[in-house]
Amino acid sequence: MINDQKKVWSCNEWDPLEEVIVGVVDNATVPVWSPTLASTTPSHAKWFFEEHGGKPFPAEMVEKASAELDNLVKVLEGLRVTVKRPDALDFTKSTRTPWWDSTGLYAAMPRDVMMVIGDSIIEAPMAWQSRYVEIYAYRNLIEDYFRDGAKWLAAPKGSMKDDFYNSEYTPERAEIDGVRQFVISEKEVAFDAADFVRCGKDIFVQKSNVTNEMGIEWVRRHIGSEFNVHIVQFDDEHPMHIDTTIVPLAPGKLLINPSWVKRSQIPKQFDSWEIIEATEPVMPYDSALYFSSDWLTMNFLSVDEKRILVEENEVPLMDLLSKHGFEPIPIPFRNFYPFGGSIHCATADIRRRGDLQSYFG
Ligand code: DAV
Repeated sequence: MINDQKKVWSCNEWDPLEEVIVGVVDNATVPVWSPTLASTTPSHAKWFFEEHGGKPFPAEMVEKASAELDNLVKVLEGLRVTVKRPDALDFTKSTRTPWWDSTGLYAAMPRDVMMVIGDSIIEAPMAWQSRYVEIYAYRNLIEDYFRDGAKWLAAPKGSMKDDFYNSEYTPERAEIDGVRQFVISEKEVAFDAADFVRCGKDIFVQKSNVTNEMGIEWVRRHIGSEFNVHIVQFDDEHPMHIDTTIVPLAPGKLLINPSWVKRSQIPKQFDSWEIIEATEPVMPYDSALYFSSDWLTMNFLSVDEKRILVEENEVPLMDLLSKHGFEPIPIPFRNFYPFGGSIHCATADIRRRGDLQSYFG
């Protein structure tokens, strides 16, 4: 079997997980408020960025989230998954380019900055100035994977100059005459890896406030002709990352966010799949969700086709998954939510056992 010899190999979201990167929140720094942040963060969270922008996240938040990440590592290792952690750069330090300078963010969300497709590691160029150097937190790991035989592609990083951003954009004008607007332009290549979802030879991606068509086209041309890249669009008016919108659970089973996904918007590839509507989030939206919607409910990690690591408070979702034959494993992760993601965001697949296949007819 080809993939048994490969150190880096992953083609979908559900094959048996053998190696994964788990993020760290050490040195996490709150970004300074900007139009790019306004495009995706809830308006109730602006105070947090105004108060803490450019400074480290409050120590208590970091401590609690860090303990949950460490516990996730233990749980994964107990399931015999190899876990690697990135380096915590000093994200309070400014990145200075000829055009702007910005403090950093964190190395908490490996899902955003890189993805494994087959035996290739793909580095995302990102779209926020605060995330310009984030990939360097993962470079020691990536260099090791490269030495071990992985392919390694880094997408061209844009200048992220002011004119890359759409100055007309406001969250209130996220749709004009039925056409979705985004805070980034098509001027240079931009994407976050978390806007892509892998289903073997078919990869689904949304345009978002961090991913543009040029970025999608870059991925399409570089991953090779055996893959089909499909652009999808749903009703999330402030899209950033697809992993709270559609989540393939196993061949033939797709979980959707019922408030953003209309049946007619589901790509035709899934016509013969069972569509499962996620339960409403249990966490109130006005609580400490500074970067995301409350649909982090769906942002879980599959260990294999049955077992799924789910935040322990998301009981209705776990009941739903159990009803459909899955085995949810509850873990505490609520204190990580304020950093903008849940278990899926906090991880990046490095190796899943299984072949590259087509799951659609
Ligand atoms: O639902 O606001 C959050 C996903 C973060 N990676 C949302 C998207």
